[in-house]
Amino acid sequence: MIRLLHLADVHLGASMSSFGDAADARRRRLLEAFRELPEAARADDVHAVLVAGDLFDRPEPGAEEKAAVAETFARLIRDGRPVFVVPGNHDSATLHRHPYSEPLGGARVFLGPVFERQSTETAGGPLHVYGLSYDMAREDAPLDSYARADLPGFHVALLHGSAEFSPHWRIGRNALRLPLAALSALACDYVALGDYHGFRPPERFGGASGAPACYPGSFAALDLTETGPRGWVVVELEDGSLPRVRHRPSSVPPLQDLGTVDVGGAAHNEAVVDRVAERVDPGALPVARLVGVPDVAVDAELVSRRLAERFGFARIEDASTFHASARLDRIAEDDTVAGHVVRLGRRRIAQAPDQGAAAIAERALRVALHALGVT
Ligand SMILES: [Mn+2]
Repeated sequence: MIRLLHLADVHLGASMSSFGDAADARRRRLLEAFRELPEAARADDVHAVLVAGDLFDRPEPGAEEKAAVAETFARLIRDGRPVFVVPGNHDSATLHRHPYSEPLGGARVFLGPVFERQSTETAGGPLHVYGLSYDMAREDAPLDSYARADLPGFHVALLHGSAEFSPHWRIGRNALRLPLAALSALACDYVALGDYHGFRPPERFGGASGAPACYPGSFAALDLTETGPRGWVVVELEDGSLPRVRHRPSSVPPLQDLGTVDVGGAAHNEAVVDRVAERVDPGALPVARLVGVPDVAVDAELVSRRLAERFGFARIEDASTFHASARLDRIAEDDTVAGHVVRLGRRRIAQAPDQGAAAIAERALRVALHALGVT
């Protein structure tokens, strides 16, 4: 049995701009988490490490990122765990300058446009890795170049490309297309993929009759769409059985999608903060949409700021409906400016042709009430 640590789409140096003020810290956190790989590899006692592309976010990464990679790979290799790497599309070897022209700590990098084999002895048995660096200008059907060597041991393909899960699957023109049938036809023990940022275990590739393939997904959330656990996979291969894949989270704080959080009845913004906070898992960064009828005009920016102070980052969208609150029912009965504003605002919301218009009318009502001291 052989155990492999398979990662992809680390995107070292990514801007993380959607994390706003937290972007800088998160960029550093990503680099730190990457440096923890040798400990993780030791904890799971893996025999080798596979990196399936987009290790770097840019073809010309900073000196700090290159040094971190070289150091981390060197440590893994010193521990007896060889490292195999294919470039991705962000750090493609087809570009005039790319990070793989440097030694990177002794990792074995595949730079040719067709499959090459690199074999090694590991404590888990002989390992044969087949990799390529996709170059549409040089080779349009690179998968055809695969030939499984007649050697004992485990045969693993390492690829950065877009699997076609359906004929309507949308794939970029420059991406290496990977039809599922072609992946199955490779007849290897495991296909280590990179490119899609969502985790896709072998079951997603058709199970026992499909390809023994897997996307580990991104190493850490790079933008606010990448919610849920992010990290790498530990793969166990045994003769004649499907790969056993376990997902392992990296130490970069994940985004937790709370979906909708009902803030009905909340009397002030601190209460809204608490409603969200009580649902956040330890170490996670909340993403939430507020709904319900609070007794306060929710200040989403203030709520986000308070939550960010507590958790490091938060993204809060406000879809609550203050206009319908019992508090405004009472004001609406008054013959005052505020009463008139509530009646007018409610009428506009009720008559809004769509949700977008209703949201604008809700906001206008809150601004007007705020000006009148009703918050
Ligand atoms: Mn990527």
